Order: sequence, then structure tokens, then C-alpha cells
Amino acid sequence: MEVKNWNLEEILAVYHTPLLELVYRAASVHREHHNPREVQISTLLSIKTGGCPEDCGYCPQAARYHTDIATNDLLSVQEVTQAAIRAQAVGASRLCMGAAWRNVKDGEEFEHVLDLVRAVNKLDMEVCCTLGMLTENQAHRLENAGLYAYNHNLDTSEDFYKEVISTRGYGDRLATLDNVRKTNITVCSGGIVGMGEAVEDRCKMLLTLAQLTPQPESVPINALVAVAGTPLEEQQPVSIWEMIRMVATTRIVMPQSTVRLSAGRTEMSTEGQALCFMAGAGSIFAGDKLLTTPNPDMHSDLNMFDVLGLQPTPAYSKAPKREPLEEEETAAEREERIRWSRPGHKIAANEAYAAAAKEVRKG
Ligand code: SAM
Ligand code: DTB
Ligand code: SF4
Repeated sequence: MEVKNWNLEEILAVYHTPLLELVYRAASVHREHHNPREVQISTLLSIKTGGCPEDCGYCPQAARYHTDIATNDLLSVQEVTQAAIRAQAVGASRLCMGAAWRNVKDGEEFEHVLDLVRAVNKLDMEVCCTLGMLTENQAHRLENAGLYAYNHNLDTSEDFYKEVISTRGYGDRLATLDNVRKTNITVCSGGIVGMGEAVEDRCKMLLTLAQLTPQPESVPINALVAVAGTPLEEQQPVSIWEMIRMVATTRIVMPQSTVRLSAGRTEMSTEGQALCFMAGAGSIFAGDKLLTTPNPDMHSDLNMFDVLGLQPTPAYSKAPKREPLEEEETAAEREERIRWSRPGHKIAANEAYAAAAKEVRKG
């Protein structure tokens, strides 16, 4: 299929289309490429929580801020398998395992993650990981273990990113997506709305994603969950109309991608979410918790599916399952000299919140 070559002005024009016309147009594109009756139920599982060395201004898992989350080390194969089976029993066909890491490091912990991937893959669930920055070799090892998708968000535009994060660079995010692309793992990359960014930043992020070849198979759209103790705690919840516009614009600009209505649904009514599904959202995260923050309870989501006449998407409807492969013996030893960048510029809010957290710890 020929992919349209978008520019920023065109994407902005789509975003600013009168709302009902925008939803109608997005719904029409959605129907051409996806089954509008189906929405995938995905489940998030934090396999390693908190204590992260990064300074992402939105994130409750950054060790330098004082937030009220329970940290934990890597979950066992048994704990993950049980969580996956529970999720599958209520209709989930995809499990996304998240780790509060800056990047994947070779060694015992990565070997354990490969075991987790093999265990979930055996259950015939689409297995996704979000583990931070990833080298090409690590991507191949995850591929061999049967990983179906890798999530690594651009979060926002390159310019606004610098106002939110100083410990990692936008170029490294893109390099990680490129490494994933060198494998058969599908790419999942999107961002967050409501961090104080301009509409132009949202559209610039969509432009960057749309220009990837091929475009990402999945694009999660998160509404910021403003968590006490993080530098973005004072951000006001983003309006549902902006979420609908963002979902619809994503759908139009990347027609084949699964648009994932991700964090922030506790603030959204069923009616608001219905318009997001109409506008092309094809997945939700279900279960009481996202990684560390609350999510609507399963019962109310199943009720929403009932009211809206939606069905959960079965596993592997967009790309076939792959069986795990034997690893080449040399794979783990192949030398890679990756140096991830650390821009290290000053972000006043991040520094103030880190300093305040230090005081709390002292006291
Ligand atoms: N540490 C890895 C990384 O940053 O790539 C993986 C886990 S990280 C929690 C995954 C994504 O969750 C982030 O890129 C961000 O888009 C999203 N996220 C984190 N905190 C959030 C929040 N408070 N509200 C909305 N989305 C959030
Ligand atoms: C994504 O885009 N959103 C999910 C998933 N990918 C990893 C994460 C949302 C996290 C929300 C904050 C929390 O619960 O810690
Ligand atoms: Fe760490 Fe990821 Fe949170 Fe950033 S978003 S602080 S990298 S867990």
C-alpha cells in the first residue's frame, strides 16, 4: 500500500478539523484497515518497579523524585505466568512487561527477561516489552525468544522532550526503534498528551512517527497521569476533546497502525472513550493498575464493551505468531560499543523536585 508523505502543516490541518468532521474522517479511515467492532484488551505488568536512574518529568518510577510507589525487583517466571493467565481469562490477548530501566544491560537480568518472554509466548499471548534503550544484538535476542512487540515511546516532539527529560536523548530513542526494526519484532511507539506541550509538539511527534518506514505497527496515546512528587504533578488533566483529536489525527496519519488508548482512562467517561473508539482507537490497557498508577476496573471495562457492542481482538490478528528460535552461540558475545547519550542540560522543575525529594529522605 502506498503511504502518504505527510508534512507538519497537513497534520496540523487534520488536528484542527472541526471535531465531528474529524471523527467522521478518522472513522472512515479506520474502517478501511481495521475491524471497527474489535478493540484489543492488553494488560500491563510492571516486572521491575521504581528506582530508575532517569529524570523523566512525568514518571513516578524515577528514583530522584519522592513518589508513593512500592518498588520491586524483577518478578519471577511463575509470578509473570500467573498474571498473564489471569489477564487472558478476562479477554486480554497481549501482555506488556515494563521495567524501570534506562536501557537493557546484558547479563543475568536480561537472561531472566528472555525467560519471561518465552513463558508468555507459550501462552499464545502477544508478548510486548518496554525495557528502555536497546541495542541491535539485544533486539535480536528478544526476537529469538519470541517477543512480538517492543514499546519505546518518543513521548513528544524533539524540542519539547528537552523540557521534560535531560538524562536521555531523542536520537537514542530513534536509534532504539531502528534496532527493533532490524528484527521481526513489531514496533510500538507513541507519546503522552497533557505535559504542557503545544499542539504543534503533538503533531511534530506524529510526523516523526509517520515518517518511519514502515510506520510503527502500534502507536500508544497516553494522557498524562499527573503523579504527586513528579515535576509534572500540577498539570491539569487534558480535555477529552484533545484526546479524541489526537487519536483521530494518529489514525488518519498512520492508517495501518493500531492506535492504543493508553494511560489516563480513569479521567474519561464511557461516552468520551466511545468517541475515541469511533475515531480509531483499537486497544486499551485493562486491569486495575497500569504500571504503577490506577486504571478503570476490569468490570467497568467489560461493561463498556457490552454497552458499545465491542469484542476483544484475538491474539495475532495483525501479525502471525513466531516460535522461539535457538540462539546462535555467538549472539550473546557479539561486541557492541553503544554509548547512549546523556544530554545533561538543566531542567529547573526536575532539579527542584529532585532537591525536595533529597530533603524528605534526609528528614
Ligand atoms: N523505562 C522504560 C522507558 O522509559 O522506555 C520503559 C517504561 S516507561 C514507564 C514507558 C512509558 O510509559 C514512557 O515512555 C511514557 O510514555 C509512559 N509513562 C510513564 N509515566 C507516565 C505517566 N505518568 N503518564 C502517562 N504515561 C506515562
Ligand atoms: C505506554 O505507552 N503506556 C504504558 C505502556 N506504554 C508501557 C505505560 C503507562 C504508564 C502510566 C504510568 C504508570 O502507571 O506508572
Ligand atoms: Fe525510568 Fe522509563 Fe520512568 Fe523514564 S519513563 S524514569 S526511563 S521508568
